[in-house]
Amino acid sequence: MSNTKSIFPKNFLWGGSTAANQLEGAYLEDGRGLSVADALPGGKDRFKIVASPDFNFELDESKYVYPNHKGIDHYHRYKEDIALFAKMGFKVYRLSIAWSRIFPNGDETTPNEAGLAFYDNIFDECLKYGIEPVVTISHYEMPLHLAKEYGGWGNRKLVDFYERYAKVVLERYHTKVKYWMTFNEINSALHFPVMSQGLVMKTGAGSKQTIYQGLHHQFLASSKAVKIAHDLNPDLEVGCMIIYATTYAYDSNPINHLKALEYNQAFNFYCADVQAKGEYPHYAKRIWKEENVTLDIHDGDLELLKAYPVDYVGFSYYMSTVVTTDEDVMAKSEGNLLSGVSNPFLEASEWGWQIDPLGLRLALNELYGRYQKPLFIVENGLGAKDVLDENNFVEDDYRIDYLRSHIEAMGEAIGDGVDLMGYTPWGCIDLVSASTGEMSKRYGFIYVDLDDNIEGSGDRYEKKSFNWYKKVIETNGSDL
Ligand code: BGP
Repeated sequence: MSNTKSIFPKNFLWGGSTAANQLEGAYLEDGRGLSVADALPGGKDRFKIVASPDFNFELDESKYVYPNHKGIDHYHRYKEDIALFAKMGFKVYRLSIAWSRIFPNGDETTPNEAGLAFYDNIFDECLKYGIEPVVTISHYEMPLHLAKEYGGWGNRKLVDFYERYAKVVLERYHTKVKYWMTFNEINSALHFPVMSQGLVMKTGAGSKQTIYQGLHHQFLASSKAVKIAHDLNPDLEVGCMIIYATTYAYDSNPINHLKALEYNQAFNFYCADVQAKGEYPHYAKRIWKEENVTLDIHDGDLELLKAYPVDYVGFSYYMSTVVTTDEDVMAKSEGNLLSGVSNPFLEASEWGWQIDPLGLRLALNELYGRYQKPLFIVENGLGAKDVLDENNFVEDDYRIDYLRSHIEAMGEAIGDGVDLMGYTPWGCIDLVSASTGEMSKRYGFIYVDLDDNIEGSGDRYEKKSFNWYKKVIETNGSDL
């Protein structure tokens, strides 16, 4: 144990983070229905394929591999996985419930008991080790039927289906789970409407009109979940969850600062402003006008949003980005998931995600100043192509360096006065990548022996980062 006094609060929530569709597998077992994620082909062109006008969620197994079907078989190996999380000393474990395990089609009235029982087992297993579950109600996996038959979140009926689902899981698990999140990376709809909202271009649904209308429906659904949770127990804490990418202006030209401000408003803040403050921000009208969007807002909607904002602000942070009004410079941008210009001051991951720990300190200050609500970093990490050596070990010093620098930035932000509740790095065990569907883009402290076709032994091995993170938790972040 290090003797240095930790700057992290005593009850800081250290842990790790996963999502059902990316690790459970067993995609048709015990009554589960197909989800949107099950229809996404594996491979680096995943997002290109789903964004094409021909994509309509029909599976074509003669042409593509669907890695989410098998995941890392956590459905059958969860005891082994949770035991490893416990060995690292996790205080919390962020996971999501697969909506289609509970309501296979999404529009039924009776839930699937086998699906509910599975999460009872998961939560009991966590609690056995003193690990508190943190649950995302929906993480990129609405039942496929809701996307195909109803057109995804563009359809207001989804609010009722989600409400029914949220009520079932909150009522069932509220004595076991205190921390909840309503939607994973809700603002991702602006970049990936297929995965995020079940919208396809074919039906015209990928339009800005449908995306913003879909977000309105998700905001209503989120408020309804907050209401259900607080009615059950006012001590339950329900958060929003956004992707946050610190955004810099390309240079000191004021026009580029305006561009950065507008980018921040449209991408980083639009959703959390509504979910955390309970009302549409002043700039929303400008965005709707520019995007030619007319929202269908019913009587009572705005009152509902106002009455039930979230309790904390959860977010993922992987990278920062740079914007400019110069179209030619923007067009030359490489790789960065959220588009934007390469930053000459930063290094990037193999996938072009620009590594920026100081950007995290900026993010924490920005978000806390804006919302004055506790913050929770529920995803962060480095995707890399790990190599398992002859001793079944991975020397992932690059991952340790990434995480260390981000934890240091968190410490600095706490020193700045930010109220940070916890930290759950993404993919604490290797799992299927969301953007590429590949296994070989790994984030874990635990290596899983599977390739991009989800072939291999599936055996689990502790990487070098495993013991490093164990020590970080043991010393409450003072020994990095
Ligand atoms: C976030 C998602 C996760 C996750 C992570 C890493 O956007 O919430 O589901 O996968 O990013 O992304 P990727 O797997 O594409 O590297």
